[in-house]
Order: sequence, then structure tokens, then C-alpha cells
Amino acid sequence: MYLSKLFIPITKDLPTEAKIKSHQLMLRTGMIKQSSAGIYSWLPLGFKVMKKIEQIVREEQNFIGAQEMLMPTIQSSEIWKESGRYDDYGEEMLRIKDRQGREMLYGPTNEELITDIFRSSVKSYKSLPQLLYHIQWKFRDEIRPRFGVMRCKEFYMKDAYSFDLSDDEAKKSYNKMFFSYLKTFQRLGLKAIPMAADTGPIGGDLSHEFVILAETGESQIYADKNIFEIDLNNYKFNDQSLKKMRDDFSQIYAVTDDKYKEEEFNDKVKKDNQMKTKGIEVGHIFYFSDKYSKPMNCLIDDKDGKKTSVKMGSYGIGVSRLVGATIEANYNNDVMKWPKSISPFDAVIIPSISKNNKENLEKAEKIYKELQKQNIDVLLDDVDENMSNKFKKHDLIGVPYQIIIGSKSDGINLEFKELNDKSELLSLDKIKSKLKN
Ligand code: 5CA
Repeated sequence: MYLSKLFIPITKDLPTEAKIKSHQLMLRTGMIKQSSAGIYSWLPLGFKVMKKIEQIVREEQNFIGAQEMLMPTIQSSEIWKESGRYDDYGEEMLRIKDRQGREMLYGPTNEELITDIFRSSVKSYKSLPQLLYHIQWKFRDEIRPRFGVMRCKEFYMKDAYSFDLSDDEAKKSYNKMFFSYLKTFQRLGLKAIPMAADTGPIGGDLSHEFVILAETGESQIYADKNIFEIDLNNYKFNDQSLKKMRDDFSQIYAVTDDKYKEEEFNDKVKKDNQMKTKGIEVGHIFYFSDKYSKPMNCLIDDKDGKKTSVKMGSYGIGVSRLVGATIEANYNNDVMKWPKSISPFDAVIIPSISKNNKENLEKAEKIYKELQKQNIDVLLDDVDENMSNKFKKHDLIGVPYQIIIGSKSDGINLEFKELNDKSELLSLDKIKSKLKN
């Protein structure tokens, strides 16, 4: 993609309404545009990053055997009345009527809808376990939407649902998701801590929030630094090993505000290891057994032919929130560097150009074509602007690798630079293989 052709409405001014870095940066680099309070359009650059995050989430869900589907955004109120949440959910739920006067709502989550789908088709324990997920827009009429895509009214979420015969079996599904979440965040270049948490309006008695550390986060967290020492590579993808993984995590103190007790924290965690900090919740998983299946009569035949309520859990990842959260985790000293796995481009070519000198641009175009042939997604900065402004701009856009074509490049070697690092002179072949890796 040529930068001059990319729809990327960069603004020089710091947006006054944006209080945190990720929000400022997303507006400045034209990743998003607010359409009304807490509701955003995703412009090409932001959309590209979000789609990359979505794909990693999808791959890690598929890996544990979850099946993708798609439920609608608009739901009927009937099923929510059955579960009893129609009244409980309060003003956060956007309620609407269709032309026949039927009460509908814009889904804030999908426990009821998935239970309704499940009860009408699955009747026997033989079809269990099942793990289903979708990636779909949600709406919550948040009283105070803020921090851009972090807390908005309309947001993009991956929500998965597990169905099992017994509590014991259901815990195995829970552990698989737990593992999948940690792997997902690792691939996104994020250090996420699983924390024992309250269940809020979703319900149940077992729940973990996945939180990444950030000063601007809304969750207060208390944890033992040793939690970062657990290495996922030590566990295999089988029930026994995953149980061990979760046991290992549970041994280490990590809780959010609502579960925090000062005395317990001081007892269990050595002073030097105590982390009291803020974090951003990027995922939340729940086990709530028959909280929905019982009132909604979602019954299955067990091995003895006896009817029993199916045991369920639900598992959410804030896909759109993750775009902002990743920026918060990676922005430093006016430079934003995307993790390679989700960067909007693999590399950017920055030629020094002027009205009288088109030679560098021609050279850049050749390299651009070469890299494209190798399936490297590359941005070419063909804008006629001085190099110092270009560099400032690319520090914000955050593409991790730069190929600079200016005074330092000679006939054979090109200036190659990783953001926040020194540049080096490399042949195009070397650059290609670096980018391919
Ligand atoms: N039904 C459960 C699990 S599927 C559920 O809805 N859980 S949740 O309420 O915790 O949301 C899941 C994730 O969505 C959160 O961890 C967070 O990352 C994201 N999220 C929740 N509310 C918002 C919001 N207002 N704006 C942006 N992201 C949000």
C-alpha cells in the first residue's frame, strides 16, 4: 500500500477529549473516528489491526476444539425473561421495539441465546462436551463510556460457551479456555495475569479475569510477581496437564479489588514480590453450572436416561478493547511499536524524496514490488515531506521495521531499522529473510 493512497487521516493536534495514550494515538493516526458517545467507526488502519487480533483469537479457539458460529446482534426479550435477566440487567441493556411492538434488545452478551439454540437440538450426554463461540458486536449502554475503545457502548467481543454433563467435566472445558486465553495473549505480545474475580451480572462461583498491567487500567490488582515465572510451554494439551497448570496458577496470589484482603496479601506474598498496580481487563471467563440451563429448561439425558440440566460456562475476550490495550502496553516515549503479530504492516519503506530527486522513490518502488512478491505486507511512504517529519509520523503509526532509502544506503545495501533500535546496512536478500522470519 502507498501511504499517499491509504485513508489515514492523521492529525497533528492532540485530541483534547482523549485522556489516555491509546485513545489519543488511535484518533491521531486515524484508526478510529467517534460517531457518538462510546460508538466508533473503525477506519482502515484500526480495522486492519483489529482483524489481525481477531484472527489470533480465532486460531487459538479453534486449537482447543471450539467451533465458530455467528449469532445475531438483535435478540428477543423472551429468552431474557426466561432466565430472569431481563430485569436484572437494568439500564445497560439497550431495549428496542420492532414494528409489531415486540420487545427486542441489542445483545450485551449471549448466554440466553446460546442456551436456547442448544436446548432445541441437543438431548443426550452423547453429544457432549461442546464448545461454541462467535465473534460479534455487543452493545452495553455504559453510563460513562471513556478511554476510547477501552470502555465503549458498542464493542467487538469473542464470546464462547461450554456445555458439559457434570461439574467435573465442565472444569475441564474451563481449563482449556484458561490455557487458550494465555496462549492468545502471549501471541499478541501481552503479559496477561489470570486473577480470581467476582462474577457480576454473568453469575456463577468460579471466574477469572485476564488482566494486563497498565497505569491507565480501570482494574486495581494485587499479585505476586512470581506469577510471571509460570511458563506455558511446561504444559501439554491434555486434561491432566491443564489441571496442573491451573493448580499452579491458583497457588500464586493474584486478585482484583473485590477479592482483596490486605492481611491475606501480606501473609501470602513476600514484601519484595508484592505488586499493587492497575490493569486492563482483556478477558473474563465464568463457570456458572446450571444458572441459565435450569430456568431455561435446557435438559439432557444422562447415562442412566435421567434428565439433568446441562452445565455451562462462558468465556469473553474484548477484541476491540485489545487494540487500545496493546497500545497502552507498547507505547513509550512518543514511539508506538506494534507487536509483529498484529502490526498493520510488516514493514515500511521510507525513501528520501524531493521534487528534483525521484531516484530514491523509483528504488523504493522496486523494493516494494520485490517484498510484495514474497507476501510481505509493506507500506511505502511516497509522500513528499522531509525525513524528520516522516520519522515522527512512523513513530506513531508503529510499523516495527523500516527500510530507509536516503544518504546512508549505497548501491547494494539498504538502511534497515527496527523501531527503538539502531539502524544497520543490509542487502535486500538479508532484509527479506529477516522480515520472513
Ligand atoms: N458473557 C461473558 C463472557 S462471554 C461476558 O460478557 N463477560 S464480560 O462482561 O466480562 O466481557 C468480556 C470482555 O469484553 C471483557 O473482559 C472486556 O475485555 C470486554 N468488554 C466488556 N465491556 C466492554 C466495554 N464496555 N467496552 C469494551 N470492551 C468491553
